[in-house]
Amino acid sequence: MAEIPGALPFGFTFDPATTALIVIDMQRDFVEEGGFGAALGNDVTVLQAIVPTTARLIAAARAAGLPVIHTRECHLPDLSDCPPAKHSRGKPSLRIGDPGPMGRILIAGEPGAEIVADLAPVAGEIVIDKPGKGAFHATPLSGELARLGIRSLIFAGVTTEVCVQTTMREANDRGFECLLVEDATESYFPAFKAAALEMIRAQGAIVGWTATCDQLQEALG
Ligand code: TIU
Repeated sequence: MAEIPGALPFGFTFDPATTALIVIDMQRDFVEEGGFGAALGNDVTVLQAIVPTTARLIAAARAAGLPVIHTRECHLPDLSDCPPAKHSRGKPSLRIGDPGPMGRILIAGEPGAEIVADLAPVAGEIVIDKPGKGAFHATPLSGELARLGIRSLIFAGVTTEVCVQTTMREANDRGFECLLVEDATESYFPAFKAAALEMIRAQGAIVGWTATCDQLQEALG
């Protein structure tokens, strides 16, 4: 067993043999100019700041033998998996499926849906394309985690209060112990990130724990 004594709200214990790292939606559409995040009016440079720490986290997980699972938020080219409740939302400069500088916005197979180069999956790592905010909705994630015998999940990625928090809540409801790496997740809204971290670990880790990348690395030895 491994332990992060300084995790919040109290020490987090996990078995590295049944733990996976899940990196949520670190794709060009959210992190680079010209994608979905920018089309929604956001400053994407805020998200770019976590790329080096996330790369360090992924390297530590690989070195410790933890499976690394990557997700990408994207839709089928015919948008059959993008309901009007998502497609029509807001007043973005480019809607999902519109052509942009990185191909069609939030569409599988387009350059914008690619994981950013510094965090690219290596051969054998699972990549989950997800049409929703949560990575369990309409994806094979549950089956993959069962196949691997995973019981605890370490979370990273973007954005903290949207796809990361939704997926953590889904995972917690499915019985996984969840820990979010504070400095490997980010939001376009600093106050939302702070609030999400607090609400995840409030009430005795009602959704899960948080810790820093350094703390996790130390636990993985
Ligand atoms: N807009 C926003 O903050 N996030 C998303 O739309 N998707 C993810 O969080 N991946």
